[in-house]
Amino acid sequence: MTDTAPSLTELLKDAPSNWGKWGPDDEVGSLNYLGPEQVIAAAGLIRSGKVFPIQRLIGDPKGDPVWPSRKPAVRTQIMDESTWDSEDAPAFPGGLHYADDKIEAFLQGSTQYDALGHVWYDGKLWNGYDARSTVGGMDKASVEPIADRGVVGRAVLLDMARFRDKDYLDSAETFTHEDLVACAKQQGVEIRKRDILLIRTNYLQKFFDVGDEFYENFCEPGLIYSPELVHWFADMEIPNLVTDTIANEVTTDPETGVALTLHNALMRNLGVAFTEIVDLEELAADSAQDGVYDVFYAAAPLKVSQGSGSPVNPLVIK
Ligand code: UVW
Repeated sequence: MTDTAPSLTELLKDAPSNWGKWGPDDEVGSLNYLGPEQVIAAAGLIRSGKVFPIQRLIGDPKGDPVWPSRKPAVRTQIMDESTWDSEDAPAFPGGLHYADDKIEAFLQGSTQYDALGHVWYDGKLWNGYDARSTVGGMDKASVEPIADRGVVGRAVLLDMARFRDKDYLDSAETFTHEDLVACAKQQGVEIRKRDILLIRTNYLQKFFDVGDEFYENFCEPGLIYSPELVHWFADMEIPNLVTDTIANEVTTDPETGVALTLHNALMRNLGVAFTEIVDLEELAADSAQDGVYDVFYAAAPLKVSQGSGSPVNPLVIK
């Protein structure tokens, strides 16, 4: 945030809020918009049977793009065939050998669901929960209730990179909800109420092209805050925003100087679930071929006790 940037309190003082809409104990927010009716309707979108797992590879030998204060996951081999050469190796009847490994990873360090309580301002999380409930682990609005219900619905792929005729969007490039609607129109698909939005920028390709330079003056492209955009998300009852960037929005708003405004306006205030760092490349290439942009989407984040996020491998099925 720059010295002159307004506070989120000031900026969002008249912004819409869904706090209390699903009761005082709610921890899944706008995912409540996805009920049996939406699941059954989404199932009707399965036509060719093509399945697209949209998680990025954890521990990719080419590197993992992560938010600057985080580190990529480290996988460590604990047991392998060499273990069994040792004299102290356990012996199992029948001659069993096995491999074991572990990962040390930020829960937000790869393709992930954010818990609704992952960000806040003014000492209050989603639904008004006290931010002190995050101390030592999230007692409220953690990722657990999202994992407990899963996420299934109709999703619309919005290929902003193709729409702007680019390999990938530029650093700090922005777009609005009106651009999303125009992109959908060009793709021949309609964004409907309660749709999950899958937005492709292909920006993380830059990480693989330029290496560590990616983090210099770090500012991802993405949706930019405006009161109209927040009202559009509220009116459209968007349950889940899924993108192929690390932060789902332009990192620092070039107009206000505020960082991650939409995390707060959409996630904290409206309860929109955020899914980040997905890989939409195969899906987008396929959709450019077959012209199908409305798809069945299902995701089950891991049940991590008190987690502020969880790795996930969402499935898109056509
Ligand atoms: C932050 O909110 C800092 O990160 P993410 O983009 O993972 O939500």
